[in-house]
Amino acid sequence: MKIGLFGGTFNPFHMGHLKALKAFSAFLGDGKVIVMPTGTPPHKKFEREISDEYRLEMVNVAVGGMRNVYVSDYEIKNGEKSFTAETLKWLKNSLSQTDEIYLYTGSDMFMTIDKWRDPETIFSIANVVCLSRTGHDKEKLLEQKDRLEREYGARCRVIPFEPIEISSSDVRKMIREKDEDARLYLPESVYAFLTEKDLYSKPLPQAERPSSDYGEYMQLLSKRLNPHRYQHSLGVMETMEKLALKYGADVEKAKLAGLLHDITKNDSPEEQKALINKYNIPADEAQLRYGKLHHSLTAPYVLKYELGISDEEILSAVRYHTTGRANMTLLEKILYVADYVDPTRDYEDVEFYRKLAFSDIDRAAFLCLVYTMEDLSSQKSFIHKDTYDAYQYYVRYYEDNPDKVFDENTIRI
Ligand code: DGI
Ligand code: FE
Ligand code: FE
Repeated sequence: MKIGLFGGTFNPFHMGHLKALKAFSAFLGDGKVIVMPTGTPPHKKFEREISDEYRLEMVNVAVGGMRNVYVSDYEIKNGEKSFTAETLKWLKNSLSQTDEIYLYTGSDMFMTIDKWRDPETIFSIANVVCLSRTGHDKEKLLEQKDRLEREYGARCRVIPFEPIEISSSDVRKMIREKDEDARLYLPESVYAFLTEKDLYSKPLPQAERPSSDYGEYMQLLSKRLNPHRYQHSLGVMETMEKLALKYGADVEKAKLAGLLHDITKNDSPEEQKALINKYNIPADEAQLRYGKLHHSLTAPYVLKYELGISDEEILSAVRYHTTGRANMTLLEKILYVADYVDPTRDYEDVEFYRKLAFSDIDRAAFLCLVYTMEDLSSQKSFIHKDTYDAYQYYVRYYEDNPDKVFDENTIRI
């Protein structure tokens, strides 16, 4: 028997999901589909708005009457972040030997599937079914299919499909704003359920968001990092929280970026190289040559593909925390500086930089860049282009805005 796995966050379950599910089910013919809502990783709890229990109930309501469609609470019960490879192993063990497993993916997922945790396992257990947009990306999908089959012996099917373009967050927004159109994007049963339970209707002011649970990440870090580096990470998180409040950055993102920025710092050179290969991480010659630059290249990929953190602001802050870059975003800047002034740092003058961090973040970033470049020059080490560009950016910035410099005490060069 063919068994299809149709996973997703389903927050909420909308017409786009329903259409894809019907197409997937039709593809499987007499086979069965298991609809599996994903669990909620700790950093997502604050933005998910509804409980896992309600989400599960909503999915049940949505697909309840469909022939050959079942709902599984496996990943939700599992609690933490579930990896597809692990879920597939579980599924395989709970089915009979002769069942064939098919994994549903959308185009975006299909293009990155070999970057997920343990792709070999995924491909050895499941046939991968990609519902493709009938249009421009067809060729890329077929190339990817060929590549996966060649490199992993994967079995892939690319099926033409016309998706309904809806984003879950747009639907949530419509419900929150009592926009009647939400009705058009939701199955009737789901709309009735959400209305009855009054879900997604509450306003979402920043301050009322409950804070994330960082415990799971701390536990993971305490295993991956040495004790000193772990304390430094906690210190950077604490400093990030304060700097975010001071400069109006997103506090949750800031804390998460701070906590996790050095996640690969204690990986061995071989492990760093393996990550660079595994994720095809773009790296120039200098970045490959200088080991100290590796961890900020690899960390964002570990966050994205191993911890499921997809927020681009967090990822780019982590990516540029070591060198900085020209024209940094606020989050990039505060992480660059927090890394220099967290409570575990104790170089000469640290107090000066600490104070400056809270009075003028640009000046602090600039002086940290100067400090790094001087330090590297004194060791006759190589200064990376990103570091130099960041420095040049500020040189120009202060040339163009002479009025920006002027608390006498902050001038030290
Ligand atoms: O990871 P941390 O120790 O917390 O701090 P970090 O990520 O800023 O790494 C600091 C190290 O990176 C320090 O030893 C200097 C090195 N570094 C920073 N910018 C450059 C650099 N090394 C080279 N070769 N070139 C750079 O531009
Ligand atoms: Fe670092
Ligand atoms: Fe650091």
